[in-house]
Amino acid sequence: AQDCQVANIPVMQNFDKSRFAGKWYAVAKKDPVGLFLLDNVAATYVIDESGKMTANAYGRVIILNNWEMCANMFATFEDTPDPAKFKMTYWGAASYLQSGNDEHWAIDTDYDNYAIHYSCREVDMDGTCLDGYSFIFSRHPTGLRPEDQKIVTDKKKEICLLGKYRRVSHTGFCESS
Ligand code: AZE
Repeated sequence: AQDCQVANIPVMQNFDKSRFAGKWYAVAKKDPVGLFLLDNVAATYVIDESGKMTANAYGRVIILNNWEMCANMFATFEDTPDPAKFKMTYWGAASYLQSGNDEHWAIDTDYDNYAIHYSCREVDMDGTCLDGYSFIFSRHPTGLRPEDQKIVTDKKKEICLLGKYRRVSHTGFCESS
């Protein structure tokens, strides 16, 4: 039963950020309102000696109406009492890219193949998410393994985003950056 309340969204139990570290390819995404990463999105998470998580990510964007480029993005994460929920501060390598503070939740992952990320930017009056985004990540640039697809579909339903995702293509556009 899902009531779609952001506060009740089930996240990964005993999330282990060390096992989550490394490179993930976005295979699908649910967009927020406004400018966003279009495709060719990948993220690499690093855990330092003190246990702090950072990440860099890239993706194709179009800014100023029709300037296409690869956005190189950076993020630092603040732990919270829930090991699966982080406060993310992010910025771009260039000042004209986006920066801000977003939630970064790990909904589910097997660490070796798939991961479901979720971020609600604005909670509505009724407690549901008014504006947010989500990525389905894979360790494999080719996409999800067939055996992980049902798990991911079930989780999309649990977070009330089933049918809201678009496939993220990887054409090599950001490979050189
Ligand atoms: C995420 C993976 C962890 C690191 C970062 C992520 C988010 C990045 C954005 C970038 C938006 C850029 C735009 C530029 C014009 C969650 C993918 C930083 C939201 C819109």
